[in-house]
Amino acid sequence: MAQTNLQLTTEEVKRSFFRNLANVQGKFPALASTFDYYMALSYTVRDMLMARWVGTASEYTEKHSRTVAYLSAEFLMGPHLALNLLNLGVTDVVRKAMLELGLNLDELLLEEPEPGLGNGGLGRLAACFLDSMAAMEIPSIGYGIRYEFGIFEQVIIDGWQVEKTDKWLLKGNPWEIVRPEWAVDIKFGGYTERLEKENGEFSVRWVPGWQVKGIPYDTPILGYKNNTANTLRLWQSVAPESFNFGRFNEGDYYGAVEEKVASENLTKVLYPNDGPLQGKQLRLQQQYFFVSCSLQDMLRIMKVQRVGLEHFHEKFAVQLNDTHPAIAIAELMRLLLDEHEVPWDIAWHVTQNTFGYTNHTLLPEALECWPVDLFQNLLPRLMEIIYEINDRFLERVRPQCLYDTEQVARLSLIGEWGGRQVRMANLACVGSHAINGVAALHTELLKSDVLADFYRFWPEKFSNKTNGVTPRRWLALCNPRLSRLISDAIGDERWIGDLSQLKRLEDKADDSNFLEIWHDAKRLNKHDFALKLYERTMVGVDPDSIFDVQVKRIHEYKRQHLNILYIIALYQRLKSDPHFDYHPRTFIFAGKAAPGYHLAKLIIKLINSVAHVVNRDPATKDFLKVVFLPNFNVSNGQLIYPAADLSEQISTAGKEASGTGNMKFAMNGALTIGTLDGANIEIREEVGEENFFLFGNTAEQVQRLKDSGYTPRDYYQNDIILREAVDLIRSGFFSHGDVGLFRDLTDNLLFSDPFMVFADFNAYYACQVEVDLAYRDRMRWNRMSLLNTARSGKFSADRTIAEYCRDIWKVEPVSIHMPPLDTFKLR
Ligand code: 26Q
Repeated sequence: MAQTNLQLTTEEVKRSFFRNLANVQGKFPALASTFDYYMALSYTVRDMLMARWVGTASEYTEKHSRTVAYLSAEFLMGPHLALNLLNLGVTDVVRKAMLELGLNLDELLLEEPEPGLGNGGLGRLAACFLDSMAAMEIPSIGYGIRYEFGIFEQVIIDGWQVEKTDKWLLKGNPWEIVRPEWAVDIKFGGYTERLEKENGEFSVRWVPGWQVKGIPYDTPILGYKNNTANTLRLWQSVAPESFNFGRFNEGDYYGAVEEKVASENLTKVLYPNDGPLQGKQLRLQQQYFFVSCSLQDMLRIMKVQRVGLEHFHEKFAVQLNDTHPAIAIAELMRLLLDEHEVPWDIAWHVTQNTFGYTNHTLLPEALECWPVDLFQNLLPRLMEIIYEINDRFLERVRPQCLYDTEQVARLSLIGEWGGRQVRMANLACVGSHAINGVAALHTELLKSDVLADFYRFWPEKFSNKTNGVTPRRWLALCNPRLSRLISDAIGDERWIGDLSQLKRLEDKADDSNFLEIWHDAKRLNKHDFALKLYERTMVGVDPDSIFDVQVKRIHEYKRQHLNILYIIALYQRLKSDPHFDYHPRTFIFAGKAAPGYHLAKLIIKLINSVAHVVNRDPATKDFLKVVFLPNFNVSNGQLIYPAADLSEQISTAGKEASGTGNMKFAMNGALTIGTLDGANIEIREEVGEENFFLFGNTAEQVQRLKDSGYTPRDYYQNDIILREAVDLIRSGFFSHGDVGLFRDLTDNLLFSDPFMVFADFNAYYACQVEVDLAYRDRMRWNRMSLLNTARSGKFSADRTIAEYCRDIWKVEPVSIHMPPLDTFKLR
């Protein structure tokens, strides 16, 4: 459906802008700050999209459309204003209107605080999926948590990461609408009791120890140049009554307020770990809170549309973004059994047919488990239901396992290892009709390893859905220069809605004039980025050097330390051999470490310490620069990907489920140096092995090395380049003589090296030599770069969403027709 045209004039934009400045911000122009202008413009854009939003809701309701509910503890949306302008197709007219007012649109865009309600890949994937579902007119709603404080802001002090609170809501949020009329109550604690009904059957009543209220805040999610505006619905917790009058009247003012404070703590802050460090009570409270709010909301919608609850799975396809919302399986059972008197077998049929489960991890230690005691105390009724699900499941499974008790124990929803635990991945597998991994290798490893017991039972439940990223934000919006070039080269902009169209760029692969223009676009992006880097780090870099970039969360398995060891080796080579012929390189790092992850924080310190030394060394500073850009987030990503020449995707094979940054780089014409891990494998298949720098042990080889007793010391002893690099760190060269500073890191590598940094070092070094050679053949490099973009179409999230719709959700697009608002009938 083509979008209802917004034939706006700059005059109309300006009028609306001034009206909002006065009516919403309550400011006259002379008193207004740049932030006020940003707000006025945001409300102006909001006014443009409201009719679509209301029209979309109306049409879905009228048509009883089958709807995807995407449940995720994280949505890493990034700034809204620029994307909404793009989706509405009004960027140019708005830019012009602002210019006529003497305002620069790009400066206003910088005023938007980023909604950082996620840690990394998983949260960003949820945001890309919402974008693609709206672009493809799929009825959908994202459900999550409205954290008051999102992912911390990272500042670097003396080379160390320091965390600052992210106060994204402080100055108001123009993109959300609160819906207090749809608030729901959530129970915690207490006990359950059995009541005999008139017909002799039993029902269960959960008498809670305490309750909180969940209030929904809605944010519109626009489709690209269509009339669709879907919803992201985030829940905030508040106290059930704003005041405890009993206590207040007794004079216990603080006691009265305490309850309110406790309730509101629930959605205060996002957990900044991207793996469960320990089972924290508040985290389980958050998970249950948003899941129960969301399911109750879906039941309310069912009621509005007068659909019987036995049809729940026909109305909603609910996707679980990892196990964080997996408690939804027990909660839907509870709501159907206890609150709507649906019999067990029907409730279970509905539940199993409702849920799909996406797994995002291969690290066994990252699978979520909750101590039974904690679970029992917080959610007594859900614990009972989980026991019942487990009993019925194990009963069915036991004969099929030929009474192999070990296999039965592995399948159980309750683990007995190191204290009794509720295993959320097992619950998710049992309660869903579909289970998927996020890249081909990942799904194979799930089937053969992490979830092998479930695969043996239900092979038909498993499928692969290789991740994708939205080409709107990650190409059209963040890289206007390349986007214009692409559209000019292939003659139209259809690629923005159908990324496979990029294939048509291949016609230009041998056109040396075009390749020069391609190079210029990248060169200018690098130039722009170099200015930002200088502003933020005071390190000047040369846009003609190779921009070699590793940006992602800091993790041992992602191996930023492999990269830094190579940099140290390169530095030593440059020092010892003044005639060493090497194209200058700028190594750029960015990424946050979990606040409690000691080694990750030490890796950041090491990067900054190496940078401090090499950037100042007159013998190398023209050939080698190292920069750590603080506070990696969506906005910074939008600056970095378009400016990258080389994308570092160097995780230990078999550890990175997919990766999605790898896709953003390739789309923007960076070449990848990478292992055969996650989606790297599929990127290499698509772009061609001659256009990808491959190195390192395969997942199989890694496993075999482990099994045969891996000894990192041997590599250290046999590889002089590696040894000298490690020894330079140990000597205190990067730490003002302090030989202890990096010892935890170097000892970890020398005596354990769980992610096989040493085993891959030599191959990585050799591969970087290949990169250098390739870059110095300018035409060859530009051709490879162009082919990476041209062949990245598979990695559009639109392709991924189409596969989920076809194989898991069975949903169809619904076009929005937008009758004029004044033709709606009142009830
Ligand atoms: C769990 C329990 C308690 C506290 C925190 C968590 C938690 C939070 C976030 C556990 C995991 C995460 C995030 C995981 C994540 O981002 N995984 C990444 O998902 C991407 C999208 O599929 C993949 O591309 C990456 O490979 C994968 O690492």
